[in-house]
Amino acid sequence: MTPINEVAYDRHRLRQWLTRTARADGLPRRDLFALLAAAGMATALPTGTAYAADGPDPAAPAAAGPGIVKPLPPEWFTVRGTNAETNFPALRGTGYHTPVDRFFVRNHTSTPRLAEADWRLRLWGSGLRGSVDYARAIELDLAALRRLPAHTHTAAIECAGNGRSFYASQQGRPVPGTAWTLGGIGVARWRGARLADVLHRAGLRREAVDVLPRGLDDPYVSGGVDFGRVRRPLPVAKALDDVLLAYEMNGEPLGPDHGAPVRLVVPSWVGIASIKWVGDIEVATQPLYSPWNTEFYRLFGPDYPDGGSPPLTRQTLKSAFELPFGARLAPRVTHRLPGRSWSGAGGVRRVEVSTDGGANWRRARLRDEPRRDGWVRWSVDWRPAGPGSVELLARASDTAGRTQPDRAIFNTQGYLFDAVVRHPVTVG
Ligand SMILES: Nc1nc2c(c(=O)[nH]1)N[C@H]1C(S)=C(S)[C@@H](COP(=O)(O)O)O[C@H]1N2
Ligand SMILES: [Mo]
Repeated sequence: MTPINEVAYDRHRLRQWLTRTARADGLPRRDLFALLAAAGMATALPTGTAYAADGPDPAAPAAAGPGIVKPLPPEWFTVRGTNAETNFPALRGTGYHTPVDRFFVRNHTSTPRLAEADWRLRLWGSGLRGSVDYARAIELDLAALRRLPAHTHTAAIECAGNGRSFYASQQGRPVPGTAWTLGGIGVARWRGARLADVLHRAGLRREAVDVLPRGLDDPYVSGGVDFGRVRRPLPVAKALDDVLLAYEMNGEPLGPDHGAPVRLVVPSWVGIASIKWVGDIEVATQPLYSPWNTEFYRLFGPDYPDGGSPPLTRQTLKSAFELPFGARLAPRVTHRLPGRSWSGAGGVRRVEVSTDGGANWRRARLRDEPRRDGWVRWSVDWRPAGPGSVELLARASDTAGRTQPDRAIFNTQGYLFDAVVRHPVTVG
């Protein structure tokens, strides 16, 4: 597969926009200026358009509840605005795949109820032979999608903001957006058609560079701005690599909250790439933009270029104990402490645990082989001595050679937290 060099790709897009060969519909002008600044191309253009750092996540709960269909028992979920975070202790003993009833939900608005019989996927755009505009889109219904060869892939979906709350609680830098702890992730067995097969059958042209899948949920409105329907461009190279149009999750038809009847699954990339309730896909010979690859899901802050990093692609590295924060453990008893670690860059090959606030470390016992796109389960046995408060730490290393750092580099929207999390427990 073509290697994807995101930085070069992004600069290439911007150059195309400057020469008016790229489109950026529905995008606030200030975002484009920010992008130009990022690529060092802003000199000829008016500046002074300060970037607004608000995250896309509404901080306040929706008045009518989170807009999620499945039950959210408080022992399994923590509701955060329109989203539901999986409580890690709820995964104890559940096996490798996250049960659907405990899988986190991240909705920009609310879960739509779509009738399977009415659902169509519309493919259109300059990147397809013979279906240049939306009105002449190629249509596929669910039966047609099911007739294509079915592929099964176990992959995590993890929100780019997972771990965001630790920027405030551990590093003293609060950031706006959903205050996830570590449960904005789930791993499932997805089954569906390959996006590559669908694109080829739709007449993909060699000149196509971007695809733009769009959800059928309500347009996302935040701070008085209507950003339109949730949509985020994906380079054709990734679209043809390992992306699924999934209609099953863990052997069951996809549920309403997770994108029924069909969603994208974009393995190893930030969750926003995996568009739920997909209704249409534009395929273009020009680079495409939406607020989800310009204003949101880029890194802004003092350690990043003025206009931010390139759009986020791969997820980062994290570890979590399957224990409540502030759990109480009896002294002088051996406890088996279970947890999970994962990385978007490859499999996790080593996990070290400290039961004394980071002074001493030992290897955890891994229950799974390093596995790309998934996680590994692990455990350590611990016999705490006296009563008192202790911080447990877990630190993962992946097959790409990365190890979780002590501190995550700050960004204004709190994405990609990767530092070792300090997990308080009480012995006594
Ligand atoms: N159409 C649509 N797709 C979407 C979203 C959304 O709000 N609308 N949220 C995205 C985000 S930010 C994440 S993290 C994942 C969450 O998937 P899940 O709710 O199945 O866990 O879906 C992504 N796909
Ligand atoms: Mo997300």
